[in-house]
Amino acid sequence: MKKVLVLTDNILQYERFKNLVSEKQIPDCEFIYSHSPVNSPLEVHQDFLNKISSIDVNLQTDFLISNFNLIISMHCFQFFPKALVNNVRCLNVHPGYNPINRGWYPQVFAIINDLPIGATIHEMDEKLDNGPIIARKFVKKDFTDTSDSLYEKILDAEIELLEEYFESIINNTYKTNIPEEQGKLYLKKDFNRLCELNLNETITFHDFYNKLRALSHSPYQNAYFINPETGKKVFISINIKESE
Ligand code: 0FX
Repeated sequence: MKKVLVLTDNILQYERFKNLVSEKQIPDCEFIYSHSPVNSPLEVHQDFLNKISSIDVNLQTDFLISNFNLIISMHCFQFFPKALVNNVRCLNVHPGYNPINRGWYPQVFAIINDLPIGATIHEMDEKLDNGPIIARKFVKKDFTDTSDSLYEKILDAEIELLEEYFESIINNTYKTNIPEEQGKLYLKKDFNRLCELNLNETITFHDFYNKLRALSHSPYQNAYFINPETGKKVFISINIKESE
C-alpha cells in the first residue's frame, strides 16, 4: 500500500484535492492530509478540528522519510528541508508558471512586471519553487484582472493539471523537464515593499493602475499610503468593471 501525504494550508485546494482523490479511486494508495503547525487556515476546518493534525516538516523529517512514499505540498506554508526532499519524492503544486514566477504571490508580480503566469507541478529540490517540472500551464492574464481574479484562474489551472497528471504522479510514471533558467524569485518582503505607496512618486497612470490591481485582493488590505494629516495608514484597492 502506497502512502501519500498531502500537506496544504489552503482550504479551497484541500477540498478540491479530496474530491479528485474520491473521483480517481486509485487502488492500493492511502492519502493522509495535514497542515502546517502555525497559522494554518485548515486548523479550523471541520476535518481537522480538535485533532492533532499538523506536521512540522523540520521537526518530523525522520518520521516523514520512514512513513511516506510521496509527499505533495500544495500551498503549504513550510519550506521543506534538504534531508526531506532528498529522501522522499516531494512534489509542489505552485501557483505560478516556473521558472517565470517562482516565490510568493506570483500573480501580483506578473501583473506589475507584465509577465506570463500559470500553474506548475514540480519535484522539489533544495531551492524554493525549483526542481524538475512535471506539468505546467499558462492562464490568460487580462488587462482588467486584479490579483484576486487572476489567482482564481491559477487555482483552477492547478486542479486541471492535477486531474490530468494524477495517475502518473501517484505511480511515478511522468517525465520531467529541467527549468530553462533560474527565473525570478519573489519573496514576501518584496510584496511588503510594494504595498507602501509613496505619495510623492511620479509614475504613469498605467503603472499606477497596474500596481493597484496587483495589490487588490479581497479581503486583504495591501496597498496603503501614510495620511500626511494623521500619520496613519490609508488602505486602498481598486474596483474594475469593463462595460458590456
Ligand atoms: O497559499 P497561497 O496561495 O500561496 C503562497 C505563495 O504564493 C506560494 O508561493 C507558496 N507556495 C504558498 C505556501 O503560499 O497564499 P495565501 O492563501 O496566503 O494567499 C493567497 C493570495 O491572497 C495571495 O496570492 C495574494 C493574496 N494575499 C494574501 C495575503 C496573506 C494578499 O493579497 N495579501 C495578504 O496579506
